[in-house]
Amino acid sequence: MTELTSKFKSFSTMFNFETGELDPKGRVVTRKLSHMNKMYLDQDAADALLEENPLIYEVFNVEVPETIAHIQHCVTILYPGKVGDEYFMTKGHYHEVLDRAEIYFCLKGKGQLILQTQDGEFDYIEMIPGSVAYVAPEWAHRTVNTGNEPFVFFAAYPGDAGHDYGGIETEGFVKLSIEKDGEPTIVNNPRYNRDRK
Ligand code: PAN
Ligand code: ZN
Repeated sequence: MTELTSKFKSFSTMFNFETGELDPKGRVVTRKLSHMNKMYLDQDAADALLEENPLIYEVFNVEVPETIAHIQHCVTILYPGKVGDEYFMTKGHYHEVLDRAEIYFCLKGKGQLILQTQDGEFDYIEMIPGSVAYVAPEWAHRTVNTGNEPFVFFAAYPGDAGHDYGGIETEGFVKLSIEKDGEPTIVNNPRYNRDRK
């Protein structure tokens, strides 16, 4: 009889419903406006805000190996605010291994999950506490905080997925989420050029 033993141990991390943080915090990614140079449409508004350089979001990543056997998981706190009319958002990415899916579970606040394919197909999902969103394989994803408090969500995805920020850093998504007449509104992104791909 063979005895199977795993070299990995199971463990848990504690989510703090007050602060939105994980304990232990794990690998923390901190993105301020200066880390998102030229990613917002209104460059004059971005330049004006740069002196203050607000914290846009933080990610608390539980550290597990980046292999298909494992499941990466993390919590993102996306703060409320706008650059011009455009809501604070995450950079957004495709997975480096393009066909790796992901699950987002909204814990606090509200926002939108913005999705697109490399062909320029677009979709979005409204997120409120309790929303469990499935990001299908091959879809780029970004979140936007459309509320007045931190938008906090848990994410889980295959360990080897990786992140490809590539073209999104320079031309963004096919559509943008902005505030118009006090309401979140999806508009075309004039900087997006699908022929460039
Ligand atoms: C999320 C994101 C996180 C930050 O964990 O990485 O919300 O967004 P950016 O990575 O686009 O800056 C995820 O989708 N992981 O795959
Ligand atoms: Zn992802």
